[in-house]
Amino acid sequence: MSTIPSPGPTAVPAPLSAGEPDAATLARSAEQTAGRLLAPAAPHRLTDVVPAPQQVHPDPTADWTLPAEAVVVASADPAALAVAEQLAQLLRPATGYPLPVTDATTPEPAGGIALVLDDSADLGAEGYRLDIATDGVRVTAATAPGLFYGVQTLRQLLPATIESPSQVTERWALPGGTITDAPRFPYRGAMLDVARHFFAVEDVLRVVDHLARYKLNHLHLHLTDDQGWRITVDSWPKLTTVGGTTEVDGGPGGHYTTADYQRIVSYAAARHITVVPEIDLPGHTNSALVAYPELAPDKIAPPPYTGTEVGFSYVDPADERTYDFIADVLGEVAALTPGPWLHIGGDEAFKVKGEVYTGFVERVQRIVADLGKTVVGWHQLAPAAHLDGRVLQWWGTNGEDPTTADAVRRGARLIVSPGNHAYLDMKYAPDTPIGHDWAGLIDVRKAYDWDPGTHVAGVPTEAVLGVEAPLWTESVTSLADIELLLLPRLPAIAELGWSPRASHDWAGFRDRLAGQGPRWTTAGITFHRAPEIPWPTAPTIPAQRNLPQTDTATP
Ligand code: TNX
Repeated sequence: MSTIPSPGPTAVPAPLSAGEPDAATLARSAEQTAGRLLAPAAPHRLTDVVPAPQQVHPDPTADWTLPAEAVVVASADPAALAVAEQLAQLLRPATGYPLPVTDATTPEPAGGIALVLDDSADLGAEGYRLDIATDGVRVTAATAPGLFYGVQTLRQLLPATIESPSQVTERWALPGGTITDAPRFPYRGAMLDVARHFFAVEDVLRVVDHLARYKLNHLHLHLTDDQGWRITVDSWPKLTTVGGTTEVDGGPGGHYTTADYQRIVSYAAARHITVVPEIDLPGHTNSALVAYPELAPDKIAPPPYTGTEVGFSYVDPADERTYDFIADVLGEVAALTPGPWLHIGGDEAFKVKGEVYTGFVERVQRIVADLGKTVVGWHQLAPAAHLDGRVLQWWGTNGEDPTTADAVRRGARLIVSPGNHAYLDMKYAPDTPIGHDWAGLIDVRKAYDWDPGTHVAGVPTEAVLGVEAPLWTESVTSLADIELLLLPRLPAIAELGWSPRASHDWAGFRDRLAGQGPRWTTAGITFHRAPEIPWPTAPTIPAQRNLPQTDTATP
């Protein structure tokens, strides 16, 4: 192992000249246009990573190429070995190399890749150090999530052909040097609305893969809404057998069984992603009222709803039975959810006003706390009394919100999801075939050019837990639709959640993001070819068929 450079001043990615691919990219794309897959002229640069790492120290004398006989060696710890196996599974299809995984008390790269768990490394709960030297690669972290994020960085530094599901002839070169990295915010998330349209478990797992690539660590599932109830609750079975059979525009709907939900939770957990389940209350509940009219204020079942209006339905806040229902539902969902959070919605309950609304929220907050979970809710919860640890998810479009700022002064923390920057259901441009525009159009720059740490007036950065990109699905009906709206904006939000503010730079981000395009193409992932991004023109390899749905078959 060569000497690791002593940490100097923070080195942030140098902006490239706007819109112009560098010489290496041009050389690569010329080769590819000629239809030949030759070795790249040079490895990627150490700065070609999204989200931008905290510190980058390139060492051009230490470029390294993965040899066919490389071994992945990890600390003798089950979580470290699991990351090592994930790395090998990422690299095996395209390289065709066996990449056996072994363990060692003191792992050394020895011409391969070492994943080292080191408690004494001053890298924090999610940080890592990546050293690429002439004798191999070493990822060091204090935790398995840190190792996992180091692996995601390593993946992006290999040629884009590493994403190929079948073997490719390539020189698997990596740029020499050291990256030392850790996130700016502890909560980095995306939300998928599976209520307006239902999505199969496989689709959700594929979304998890996209989150993992960009070091996001929370998947918020919007599980219930007027148009459908999507998670089995054993004590109230008609929620899914009746309430789960509808969706927007009259499709068949669907729901997750307990086993389905557990599969999503464990697949996410294996990628260090925590599922945040949302049961939206007291509004957005028409599907529950169809199944159980006793919860309705007039005790009459409303017709099933497949439109896209909001704010008309609510469970009866004056009936004790409503709170039994909520305790049962939240109890069952909490028992299936290892993460600390329960999201209770709270948005757009237009017909439950004033003290009736705050009284309802305060009771539900206590139910959540009694279950040992932490309350998350949309920022409409703000006027209700504070409860320890409470988190508000702010989705406004104007950063002036004194009620939310006041709730923060009383102790609430904030997840920031501005409708006009982070709502991935907004169209990119007027001609985007799906999506909304009530919060405006959100092109990639609009998604990138804001600061979660200072966005809401009167809310200090220390009160910001993090950032989340919600995807509402009124107009989204397929995995391809999901990917079209997620990519390339999800990496923009991921960078706001992960990267130091000092690295914020649109021109540099735009060029680094462009490098992701060939990776998505190679992996068979749909994305929007946003015109403001200088995508390389040539495809990396010919279109692939029969692509696997998800990165790996595990767990
Ligand atoms: C507002 S944002 C909603 C959702 C809609 C979304 C459409 C929020 C908490 N509520 O019910 O799906 O707008 O963009």
